Amino acid sequence: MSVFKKDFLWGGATAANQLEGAWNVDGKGPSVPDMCTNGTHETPKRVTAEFEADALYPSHEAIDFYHHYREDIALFAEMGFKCFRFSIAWTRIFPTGMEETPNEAGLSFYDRVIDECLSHGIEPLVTISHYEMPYALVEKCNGWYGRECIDHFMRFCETIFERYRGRVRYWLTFNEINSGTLPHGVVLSLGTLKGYTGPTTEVPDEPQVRFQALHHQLVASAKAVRLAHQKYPEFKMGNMICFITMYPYSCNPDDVLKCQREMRMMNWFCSDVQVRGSYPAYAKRWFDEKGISIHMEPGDEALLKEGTVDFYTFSYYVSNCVSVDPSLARVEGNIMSGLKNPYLETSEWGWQIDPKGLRYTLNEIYDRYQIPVMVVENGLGARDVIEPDGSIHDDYRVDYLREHVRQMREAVLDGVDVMGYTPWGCIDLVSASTGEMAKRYGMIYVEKYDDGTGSLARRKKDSFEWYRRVIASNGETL
Ligand code: BGP
Repeated sequence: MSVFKKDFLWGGATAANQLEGAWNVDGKGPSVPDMCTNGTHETPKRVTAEFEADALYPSHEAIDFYHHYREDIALFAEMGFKCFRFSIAWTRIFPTGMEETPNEAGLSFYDRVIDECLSHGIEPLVTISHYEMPYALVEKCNGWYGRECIDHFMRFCETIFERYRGRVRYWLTFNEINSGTLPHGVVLSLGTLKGYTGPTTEVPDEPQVRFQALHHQLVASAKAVRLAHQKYPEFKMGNMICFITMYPYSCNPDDVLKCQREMRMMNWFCSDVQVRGSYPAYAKRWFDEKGISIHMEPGDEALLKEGTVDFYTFSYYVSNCVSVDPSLARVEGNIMSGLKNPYLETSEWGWQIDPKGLRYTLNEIYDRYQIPVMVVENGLGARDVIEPDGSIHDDYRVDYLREHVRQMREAVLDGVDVMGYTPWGCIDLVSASTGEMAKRYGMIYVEKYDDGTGSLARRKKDSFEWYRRVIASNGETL
């Protein structure tokens, strides 16, 4: 018998702007990623306030899921997916984010996607906002810094809740909401980049603006959860955190304290608000020391209390180390860099690989919150080679996933209530950090390349059959 629950949600995860393409089709408006050019590991993407004729914008076609969703969902079904995580592009439903009435063509696209999933017995897991602020809201009110975004977001939530009720049960409010605690979050999630053109790594950062914008997102998240609980009791509402597991580099108490401080603000702060319903005590000193003061409207605190989530979800790719010693070697990683751990290997993109860190992290999360936990992103970004016979032998990806599933299994045995696992980019898609296609995560290869060319044909990699067996055995055949 499997250690995983019998209704464990095995599946895969994607995001609209990295997957769909059709960026201006059927009335869709531009979002922040639609204004971003491609980049590489060495050269950052650029955000452009106006479109540049000779630049390549990877989200514009992406892998054209918009026109391939049937074939793609059929492939997910063939792997045995129980669950498919995707996001609804806000600008497909409200092209500027500010309209009073939704765009019917956008709504009906997601009708088709959801119905296609359900016809294969696949449970949709919808991220309401995955790294894609409507660009018109950037221009209007500097993204989430403008409090009016809460109302616009709520109109979006009301619309999609009502439309997809009875078909979608699982919702996540904001993807990796804690990215807003870092300067990186300005482009990724907060949209506080009004008028800026230039590398995504050099957008001016004002922590006061950033944390105020993040406060508005936290309020919006709580409001969406409260609405769902009041009106749609069958909905299960989750948060979503980018978890960067950190270890003290040494047993020097200064390393340990620094690590605790960074773990709190990076990994725990947002979920402490979203799960426990209030700003944690440690945040006050941190804000004071940085000269940040959050403006709260009357009622915000009550709202945060009333809008706590039903389950906790997170992405897990890497771990890193923290020390007070500035001479130690560094590594890159998801959204942030950190110190190199001598016990771990890194991927080609410099992300440290740490399966045991997943077990540790699942235990830490469950100890803290005691609500069901789901791993909604995990995976290895790597280059794949198509053999002359058309096959793709991605044993490195299988090794990565196998070790992580093994450690997730250990966490279940440790007593953690794990409800599902949706590895990232189950089908190759555009990289969020670099805009590349070469950094592939999928079990399904897509013939699309960094220069924007490619037939868009889909092919199964070896990991496809491996994952099919994992799901068929409910995680017992690894
Ligand atoms: C997460 C994002 C995803 C995804 C993933 C992999 O932070 O939620 O959107 O892209 O990381 O990152 P990348 O595409 O940069 O390799």
